[in-house]
Amino acid sequence: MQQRTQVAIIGGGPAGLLLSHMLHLGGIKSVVLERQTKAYVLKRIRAGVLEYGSVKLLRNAGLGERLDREGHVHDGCFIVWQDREPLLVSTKEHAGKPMWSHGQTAITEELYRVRERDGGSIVEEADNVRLHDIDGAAPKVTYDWNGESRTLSCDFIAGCDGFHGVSRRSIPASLVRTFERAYPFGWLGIMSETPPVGEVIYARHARGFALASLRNPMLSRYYIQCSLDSDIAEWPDERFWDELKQRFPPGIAEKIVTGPSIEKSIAPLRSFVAEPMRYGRLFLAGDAAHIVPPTGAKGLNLAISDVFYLQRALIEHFRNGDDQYLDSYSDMALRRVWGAVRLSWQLTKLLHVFPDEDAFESRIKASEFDYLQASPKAQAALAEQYAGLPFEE
Ligand code: RFL
Ligand code: PHB
Repeated sequence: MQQRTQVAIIGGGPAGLLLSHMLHLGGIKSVVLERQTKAYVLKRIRAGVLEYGSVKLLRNAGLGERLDREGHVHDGCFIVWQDREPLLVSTKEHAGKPMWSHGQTAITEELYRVRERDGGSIVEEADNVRLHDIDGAAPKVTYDWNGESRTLSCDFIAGCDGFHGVSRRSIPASLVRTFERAYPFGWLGIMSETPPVGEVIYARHARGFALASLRNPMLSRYYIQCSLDSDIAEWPDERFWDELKQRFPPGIAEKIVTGPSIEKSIAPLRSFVAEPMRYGRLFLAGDAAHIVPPTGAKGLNLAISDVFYLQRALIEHFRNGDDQYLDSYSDMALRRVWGAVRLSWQLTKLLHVFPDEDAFESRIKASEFDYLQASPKAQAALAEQYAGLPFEE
């Protein structure tokens, strides 16, 4: 079967679906090719914290209703350090922007809902997706669907297929430069239908990092740093809760309400950037181009800002024949990406216990926390970055 569209979007995660929706608002046609089923995509539990800039963008795109109803607004986040006083990193005070707790699952559900409502084309279970003639004027995507081979001709391809996708790997290796850091630990996360502590709290403890977060008044999300060879089977709920509570100061630990987990998973931590984010008529967005460790809560927010730049560039191309934004897309997106990569790396280093960390490094980190605690200027610098850097005009 032969099909034609203006923009072929590989990947139906938040980046691909949001791009498809925003292009639709701009009068541009797209087809989303997703390898998994919708049910599978919606089962993945991932991000929970949105920058105010992401919230504003989602509202402007007509996706604010559920977010405003269900999202939880915070003045910022807390960092707690063993027995020292908790530190509020106030994005509201220092950057004039609050932070939002709102799950990636809810956003993705909303995106599916509006694409389906607006007659958007999302192909689920698109298998064996291949990109062709990306460096020419008439690119194509081939894929298998239900045993049938299909060809999708298009003007542009958006690679929104995450870190393990096919898009980035379709660029000749000699034309992409990659930058990478793998961290020697992972995060073991659980979701439980218990009332959350109510704030996003990052904890550094001699036993390792921990994080308290939330989705709604009856849904809590917690993480602990674990070794890379950890096996989920070794972590029955009781052991998880016990370890989690040990890593928070007693005043917070006693507020943690335990209960059966409804999801439990281990994620490795990695920083990764591929440059440039464009090859010919292929444009990468979101995790397909870059990965950050979740410590700064930046991955989804970066996917959203990439999509903002990319939809603007494509709309300018199709409406006005102006390629200025397409030509500057990679450089502009990468400036924001590197800012978030730096922040996530810095917070990951500060808050985790590295396997080879010696007493000197532990003291340096404690001193950095004490400096943050004592210096409103240091807090302001951290808050400004955690709140998210502005989108470029
Ligand atoms: P996704 O979500 O990975 O979606 C890519 C989609 O592409 C599909 N796909 C393919 N489709 C067709 N053909 C192929 N060959 C394909 N290969 C893959 C996949 O099935 C998938 O549906 O990437 P996208 O859209 O760029 O979105 C990125 C975000 O999902 C990610 O950055 C965040 O979840 C990261 N993240 C967080 N980000 C935040 O901003 N705030 C947070 O609080 C936050 N917490 C987190 C996180 C990520 C985590 N994990 C598990 C990695 C917490 C965790 C634990
Ligand atoms: C989450 O709620 O899943 C979450 C919160 C903050 C992070 C990462 C994940 O930095």
